[in-house]
Amino acid sequence: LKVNTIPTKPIEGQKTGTSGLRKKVKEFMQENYLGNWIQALFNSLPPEDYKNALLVLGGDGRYFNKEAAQLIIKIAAGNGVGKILVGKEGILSTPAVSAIIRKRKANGGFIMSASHNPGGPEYDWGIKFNYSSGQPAPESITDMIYGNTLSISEIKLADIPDVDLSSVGITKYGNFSVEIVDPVSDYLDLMEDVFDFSLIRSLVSRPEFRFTFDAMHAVTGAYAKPIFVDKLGASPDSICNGVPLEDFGHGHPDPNLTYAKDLVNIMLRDDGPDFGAASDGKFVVMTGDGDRNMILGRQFFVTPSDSVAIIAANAQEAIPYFQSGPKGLARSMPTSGALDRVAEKLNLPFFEVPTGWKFFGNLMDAGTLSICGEESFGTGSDHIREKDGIWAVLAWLSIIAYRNKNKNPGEELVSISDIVKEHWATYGRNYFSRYDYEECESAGANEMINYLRDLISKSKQGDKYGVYTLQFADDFTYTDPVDGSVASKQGVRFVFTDGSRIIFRLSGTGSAGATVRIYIEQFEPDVSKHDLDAQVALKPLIDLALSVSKLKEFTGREKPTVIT
Ligand code: VG1
Ligand code: CO
Repeated sequence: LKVNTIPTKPIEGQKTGTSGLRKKVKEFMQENYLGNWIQALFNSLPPEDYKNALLVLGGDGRYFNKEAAQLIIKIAAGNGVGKILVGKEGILSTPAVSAIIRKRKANGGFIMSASHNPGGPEYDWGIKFNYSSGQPAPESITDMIYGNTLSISEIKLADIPDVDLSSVGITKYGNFSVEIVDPVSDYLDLMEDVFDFSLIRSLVSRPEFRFTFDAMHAVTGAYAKPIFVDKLGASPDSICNGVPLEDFGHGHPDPNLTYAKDLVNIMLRDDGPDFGAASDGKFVVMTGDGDRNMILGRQFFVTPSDSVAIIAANAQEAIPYFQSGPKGLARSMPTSGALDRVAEKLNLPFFEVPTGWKFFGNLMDAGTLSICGEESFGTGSDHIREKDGIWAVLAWLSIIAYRNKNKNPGEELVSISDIVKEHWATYGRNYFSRYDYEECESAGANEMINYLRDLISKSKQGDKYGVYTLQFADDFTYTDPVDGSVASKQGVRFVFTDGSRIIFRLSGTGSAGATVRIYIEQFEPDVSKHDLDAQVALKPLIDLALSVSKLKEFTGREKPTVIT
């Protein structure tokens, strides 16, 4: 194999955020921009992790992925990688990459995605590296990559032709080979191991159960038909926006109440022809790379924080993978405490980690964590090391199917909203909302966070904030119980004596300016108060969060861009 050495110079700003390196695609298309990062990655790995090793490559189908795939293959070959498995047409969802790394015992893999960030020539591109158990590379590695991007001087590029990504099969180039794989089959096998497909089929095939899956023109379009239609018997027209497009059909591939608004509106219509059936409809939308999910019943939105708690509470009876019970539960810090209550009741180990999926992996590898989630529409388990949107949908279908398995044809089904309300009645309801202020000016946003850090350093237990009494205020620090690594400055939080919380963070996934996130939560044990709109129930706390942070003063923003 002939390898050319391409001279290059360091490029500023290639630091990984919450989840990989994300920038405007134009930035990535500059000469050597992607090449530098990929080479810096190989310069950071111990040789045994890539020399003659097996790696995986795929992405969410966004603009620039195909060109990027060719470059990554050549640099991998140039650095002595033995074999690379590539999803057909460059397609692999993030969860599928994680599943394939684990199943094929690969040393790692690349995910070409900027996830929920929009795609297309004017928008974003991103790259992420996952390690041998399928988990996102830890900060120790991503920091090293960043360090190496600052001193890089050459890129090793194998002199091989562009690889045909369009058909499954193996091509050899000397000691290096490329195998194009079906993006779905390994992942589908895993789902069939985790879930009882015949149980789910029994629900999906009921005429009174209306199922809709919205792939938002992103990667799960490639998975929806083989799984939901071919395997589970859903009707082909239950899949919307199922064709993956390079710009996601101009959409924002983020399943939440703002960016999936048209779809949410359909679900919220009480006379909607699609959902006029006796039972609850079901509607889910998936983010660009297939790791997020949103669960909606007819006229009913399930918050991601509730979703993970309900999955955890029902997993043992409804999902074969958990038949001996989950080993432990975990959530990211800003995610509501609904899951904590389930862990307490089931007497399970429980962990609170910083935002970002990479913090769950060690706990899973250590065998102390099975089910976890984030408020940002991420839910998953230790079947892989990424959040998994289709898994979450199958988990919900399993729970609904289990609850309805003895119903006669035509009988009214237990609905999503029934299941959630029952859960609240047992555990209490954690009202939760998140306000995002996207693309603020960085200076103002940073000043606001500094101001809040200063405020917490002066605050003490018992301080009054309106009707709320402070329990504590801090900037969240996490010490990984497995390897002892410490992540600090992970979010400023004010926790009050009644359990209410307001939390402030800056996003680590944006590609322009700074995005401020405010998370608001309040626990309500009283069943008679469970039917309020979250915005109404949380109004006093939201107002408090805005005044405590002086958000308007610092950012000039009157209103959030996204409310979930
Ligand atoms: C956001 C979410 C976080 C999630 C991350 C990656 O990060 O808040 O919970 O893990 O995106 O998700 P941030 O730093 O912008 O708040 V994905 O689906 O974009 O890989
Ligand atoms: Co994602």
